[in-house]
Amino acid sequence: MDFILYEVNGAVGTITINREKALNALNSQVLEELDATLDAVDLDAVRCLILTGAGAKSFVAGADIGEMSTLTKAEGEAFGKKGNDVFRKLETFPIPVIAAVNGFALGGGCELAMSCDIRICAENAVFGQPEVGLGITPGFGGTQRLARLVGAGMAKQMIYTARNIKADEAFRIGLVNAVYPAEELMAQAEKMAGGIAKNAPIAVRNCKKAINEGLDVDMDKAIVIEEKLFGDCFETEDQKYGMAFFLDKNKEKVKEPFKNC
Ligand code: DAK
Repeated sequence: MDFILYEVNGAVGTITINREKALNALNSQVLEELDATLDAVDLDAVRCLILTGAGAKSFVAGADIGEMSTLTKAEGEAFGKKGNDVFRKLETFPIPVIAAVNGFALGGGCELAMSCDIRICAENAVFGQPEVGLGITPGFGGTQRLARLVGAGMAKQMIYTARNIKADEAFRIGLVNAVYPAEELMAQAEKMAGGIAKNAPIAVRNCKKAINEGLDVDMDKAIVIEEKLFGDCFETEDQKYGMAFFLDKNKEKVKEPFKNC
């Protein structure tokens, strides 16, 4: 891999987009390597992922404008599909993904962060969808995910004006869950990921599925999705252990890690 680093620490995997000279802009190779990295994640061992960018300046400064500038219509569609497929893979990845946004998250970078389950950012983070200033629409799901996250009115304002927003505003509109000093960002991401990884993994996965799939349908159908995924938990060892541990009145007992089965 030239442009992706992948490290595993306990049950937490960290993917770093490592194309710092181009502010981690997404060219075809980055997208292909990200896709291959996700395919290689050991889901028996890893329970939460963190996605970040290399260096102190940028998460991802967008799709690679140089590469896009010469695309034909057919190549543009192929590039868009490559990106959309990998972003969707991330969004529907079985385990949670936290975006640790360490600087610019523009265009495809903002869209990449929005494909993750949770976004936290550094104080120097900048978010935006500058595409209309380049003569294009957002192409990696920005029109759809931004509107779902911050509401149609705010999404339309950001996309039509192409104005970038800073971390405090991203927090105020609900685009990120928390803002930290840059030097604390990764530790905070690891702490959150570690907390998620301690919980019953199948239950966490089912929660992700229930939230994602439920948001795509009406409430009557959504509740049925939740019921099914709730019911499935009762076939797991982790549910039996988790409830038995609570009911055991022996306060000396130490809770063991969930087994993911
Ligand atoms: N692509 C390629 N290279 C980039 C880049 C990008 N998006 N962003 C930065 N770089 C490169 C710069 O060209 C520069 O390279 P060298 O000149 O050193 O070789 C290096 O990174 C450092 O950048 P700057 O010198 O510009 O650094 P500054 O601190 O001055 O400025 C900046 C930082 C982030 C404000 C600036 O670089 C910037 O404005 N970058 C572009 C941001 C942007 O517009 N991003 C959105 C791209 S559009 C679709 C699929 C996908 C998309 C759309 C449609 N379909 C198939 C429908 C996605 C579109 C986008 O993401």
